[in-house]
Amino acid sequence: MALFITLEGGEGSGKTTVATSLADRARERGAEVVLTREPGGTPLGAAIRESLFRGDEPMGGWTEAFLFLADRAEHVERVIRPSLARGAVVICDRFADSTIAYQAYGRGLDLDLLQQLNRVATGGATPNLTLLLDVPVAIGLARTRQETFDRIGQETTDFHNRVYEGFGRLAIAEPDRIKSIDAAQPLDAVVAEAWELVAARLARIGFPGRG
Ligand code: Z5A
Repeated sequence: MALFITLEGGEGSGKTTVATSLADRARERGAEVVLTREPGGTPLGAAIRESLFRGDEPMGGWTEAFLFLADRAEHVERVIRPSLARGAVVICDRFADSTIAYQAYGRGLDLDLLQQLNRVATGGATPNLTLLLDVPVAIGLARTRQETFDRIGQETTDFHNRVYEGFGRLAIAEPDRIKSIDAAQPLDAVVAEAWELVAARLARIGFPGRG
């Protein structure tokens, strides 16, 4: 009965808004939905998030990577795996693909090593479906208010372009899991496309219906 869905994409791509809408619709179908996010999906994760984004102090690339990975290990163990074990639908705003896009493609850290470390952090927990909200960097950044930018959001356009390219490569490498959605469309259209994909998965695990 369980279903693990993640949302990925650049800053301002609409992940949080779309995730909330999908969770509401899935609940209307009768599913138990756990809506969560990374970093910060556990009490320890909230403290890690604060360490990651507090202030503007520089942080080593691997330090940053290990903080995201520690957040993920705790999140999988305390929230994701137990929720899936009792048959819930887990909708997670960012997951392991973000580490590859941001820390490997964005920061330039070793891709293979990060993939191995992701496997350790997730313990093999893999999303059934990942919705990649694909929006050009300039549009995504323009949607997000400058004063809310965190340390990573403040990175250069080149950095965000590398992240964008990284997500694109991940989608090409895993087309069965990662479904790309044009997130430059009006929000209603993005939600409708995302819901179509999620509803199909829900139907497969016994939550049929339309709408
Ligand atoms: N990070 C990392 O480096 N490595 C990792 O392993 C992980 C994360 C897990 C925090 O993530 C940072 O952590 C992030 C990546 C890094 N830094 N960056 N960049 P976060 O998820 O907490 O923050 P975010 O990605 O920056 O999220 P965001 O700015 O909140 O964007 P969003 O969730 O994708 O968008 P939103 O909040 O739903 O929408 C933003 C606004 O746009 C809002 O006013 C919406 O109403 C509007 N919007 C959304 N969609 C549309 C459409 N289609 N049309 C018009 N307006 C829209």
